[in-house]
Amino acid sequence: MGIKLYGMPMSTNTVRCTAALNEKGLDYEFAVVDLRTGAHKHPDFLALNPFGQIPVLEDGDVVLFESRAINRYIASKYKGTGTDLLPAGSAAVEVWLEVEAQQFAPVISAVVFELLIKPIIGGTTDQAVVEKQAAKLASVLDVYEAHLAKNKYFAGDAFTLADLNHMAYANYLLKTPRADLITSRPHVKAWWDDVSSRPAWKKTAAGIPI
Ligand SMILES: N[C@@H](CCC(=O)N[C@@H](CS)C(=O)NCC(=O)O)C(=O)O
Repeated sequence: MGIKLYGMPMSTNTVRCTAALNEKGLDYEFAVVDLRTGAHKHPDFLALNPFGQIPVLEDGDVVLFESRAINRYIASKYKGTGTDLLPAGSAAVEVWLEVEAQQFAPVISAVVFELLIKPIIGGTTDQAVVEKQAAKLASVLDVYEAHLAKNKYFAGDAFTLADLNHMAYANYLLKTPRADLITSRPHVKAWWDDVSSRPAWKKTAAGIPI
């Protein structure tokens, strides 16, 4: 049995994992779990993830949920395949993986949800939420701008999981009227131009419907 990823092509948490699988050059089967039909709350899916959320990764007998844990698993289990996303002993990778999860994702996800996802699912953007969360995101990106002025990638000279885990949300923010949060910061923009030109990301992006 090979690798199977359960998710939706437009889900950021799913895209985080397809980006890792593609960066590793791994073959995998993609199983659509349609949130619009409630497939994620079906007993068959809850048996894979009792929290009823996508993505889920199956690799033989291994079943995992939580996109960042899935990506660590992919990076470790397939260390010798494709790009080494978790260089041994890199404390900087650990720091920036945590920054992505704790500082970046909570605020960028709120901005992306209001400006991009809500209109698609029939809701109305709440501009007050956008302004509040965009201000918080600007503070995080100011730190990124200073860091990336001195480092080509988050953890130094090499592209790692710390970069890759940021990409799904950065990609969506750039499709919103607040793309300026990235494009107005030259080093953050240069980082994006670099990481998004990777062949594996181009393959990933081609599979995202929005
Ligand atoms: N922390 C989880 C979050 C997963 C998550 O929120 N997935 C969304 C889709 S992007 C989902 O399944 N939403 C449906 C729900 O929560 O009921 C991860 O990183 O995998």
